[in-house]
Amino acid sequence: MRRISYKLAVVLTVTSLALLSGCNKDVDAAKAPGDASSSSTVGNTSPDVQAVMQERGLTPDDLLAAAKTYTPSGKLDDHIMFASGGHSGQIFVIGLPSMRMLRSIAVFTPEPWQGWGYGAGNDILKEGDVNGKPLTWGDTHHPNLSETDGAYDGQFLFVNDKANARVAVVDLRDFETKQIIKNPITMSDHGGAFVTPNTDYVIEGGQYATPLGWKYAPIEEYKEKYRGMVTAWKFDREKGRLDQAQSFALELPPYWQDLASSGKKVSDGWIFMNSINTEMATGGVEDKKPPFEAGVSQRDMDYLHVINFKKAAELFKAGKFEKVNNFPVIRLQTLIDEGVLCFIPEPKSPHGVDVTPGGEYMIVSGKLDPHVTVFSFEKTLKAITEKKYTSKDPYGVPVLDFDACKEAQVELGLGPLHTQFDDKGYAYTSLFLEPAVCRWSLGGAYASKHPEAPWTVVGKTSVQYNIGHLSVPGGDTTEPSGKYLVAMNKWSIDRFFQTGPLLPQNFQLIDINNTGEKMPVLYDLPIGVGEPHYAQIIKADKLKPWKTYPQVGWNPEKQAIDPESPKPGTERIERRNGEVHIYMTAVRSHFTPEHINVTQGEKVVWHIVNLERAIDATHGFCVPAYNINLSLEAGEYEKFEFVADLPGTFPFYCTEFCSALHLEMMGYLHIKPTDATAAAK
Ligand code: RUQ
Ligand code: CUA
Repeated sequence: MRRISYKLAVVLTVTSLALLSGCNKDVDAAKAPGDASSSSTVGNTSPDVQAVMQERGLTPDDLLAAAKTYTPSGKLDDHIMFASGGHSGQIFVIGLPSMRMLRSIAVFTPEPWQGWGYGAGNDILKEGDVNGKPLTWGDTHHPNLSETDGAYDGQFLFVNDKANARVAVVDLRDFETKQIIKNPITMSDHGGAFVTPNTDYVIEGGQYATPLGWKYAPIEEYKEKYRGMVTAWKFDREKGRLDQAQSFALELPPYWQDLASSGKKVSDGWIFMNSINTEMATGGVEDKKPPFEAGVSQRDMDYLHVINFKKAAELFKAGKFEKVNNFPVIRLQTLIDEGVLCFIPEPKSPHGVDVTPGGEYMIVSGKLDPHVTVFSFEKTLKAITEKKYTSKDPYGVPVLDFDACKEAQVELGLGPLHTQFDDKGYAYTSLFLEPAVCRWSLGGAYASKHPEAPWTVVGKTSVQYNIGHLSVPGGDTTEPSGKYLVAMNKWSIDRFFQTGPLLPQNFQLIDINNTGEKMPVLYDLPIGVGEPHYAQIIKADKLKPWKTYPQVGWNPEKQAIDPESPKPGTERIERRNGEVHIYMTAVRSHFTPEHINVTQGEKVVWHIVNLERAIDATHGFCVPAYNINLSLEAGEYEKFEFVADLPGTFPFYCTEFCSALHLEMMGYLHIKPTDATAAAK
């Protein structure tokens, strides 16, 4: 009831304010449908609302935007966005339309508040080490939700680490990272992690070419020894893990492969991947050679990689690969001989390649070309069958005729990057240099869905500032919806309080729940914890997260009951095989046991379980000086180890304010020095 009257107040106020300001255009825009007489509503406007508007300098449009996004306490968001956290190494979970940040998911970077890397999660972080070199950060770029039949199924989330060429798996039952896998052949990735339409594979495309297998070769041997790659990670949905034993890679020329997309529906079984630096420039400003930025941008055309992935998977099964660093790699020559790989020329320094919901078109944006180029999958397939090749690249890869594959080119504006789709036959492309979001109309089967002529610009909305990716709910799937769009802006300049020279990124929520030219900005969300790239948005009701762990003694790493978990009543300290095992329980508001006595030099193995069954009854657990902090959600079991090499008296305590007697939820770890003279006098 309160909500209805609030909305009414908004409509009335919008109308009356517009009248007061004498702006007739706004009156028409703001008029509720069926508003017979605007003047009769003026007297009904809430004076409170008017006063606030005046005091804060709000316009009727502002009020309308507020009404579309304001989410009263207790009301839930209808969409959930998973955004990469860039060089924070994490993933951010954000509710729409409120644009409230709900939590971060620790992935590649230890994060104490969720107990990631400070006693728990360490084994998973360790999986991502490079030859034993520990990594404590990542550069997350492209989160991808698992799909069934090309639509998000809400079960898993994958993300790549561009800096170190790694892929992580997050289980969306508990929103926790379950696996980090290091790419065995490259040090740099970008075009990942993209799923195939049923999540059989997670695709990790490369970026900066290197000698494969983490090897050294001088830059002078770039053309001979450096290579690009794409890796196909087999996903075992049952286990919730990437299965390295069933995964493989393709060797590619040393171009810098960029973003990739899986085909879907009619193009299912194919992978499309951009590349830059088909010049094979090797930089060297220090030797008066052209810098990378110039060398990489000389050619008018680069190559869209068209990969018959179904056939590649068959070659792998048939054993037609060699092992590099113990990982199966299908050689470039095999790909050429078997007709798995060909190129289409694509203008100019391309970045995004995005496949339409039905899989019919691949949309390519050239950063230095004002157009997007629309390639038809059908035409491409025909050109391949009819061998419409114009040339070969220096490695012998056939290059298809550009015009034979092209469906359309649409001039959008400056610096097009990424494209998403909606359910109304529109595409949305980010324009980095303008900066703006551009809505344009698709042709073909999509033409009947919108009133505009096919392949034309419909409208543009300026964004603040320097947009990279954009995201529409389901916007890269077979089932896009079209309610919202989030512009992921790199610069925020004047949008927020100046937090010193380092400013947050700016996510802008844009209303696309309409047709035509206008797409108003509704809300700005500063992201002060990393530089996000891509995001995916899913309907909230497609997610089925756990409220607590299913049973007490749950090991989140195994997603099963852990037989090692202490049971209530069996708490104890046990010495065996030269180790001290502590079996501890936590429940409001005490740990059992409360005193732990060990001797300096003993190896401590600490088992701790949260016995709670109530939602949100999380306990923390920290040990000073030993760099331990856990977050134990209801039912969760964790185990950590350390050598008690520093003697002393260490008060451990619960780091979550869990109850009125939370401060009392503590105990002492007494580490008796081996040298008695070290004890306090
Ligand atoms: S790519 S905007 Cu990974 Cu465009 Cu960052
Ligand atoms: Cu448990 Cu505070």
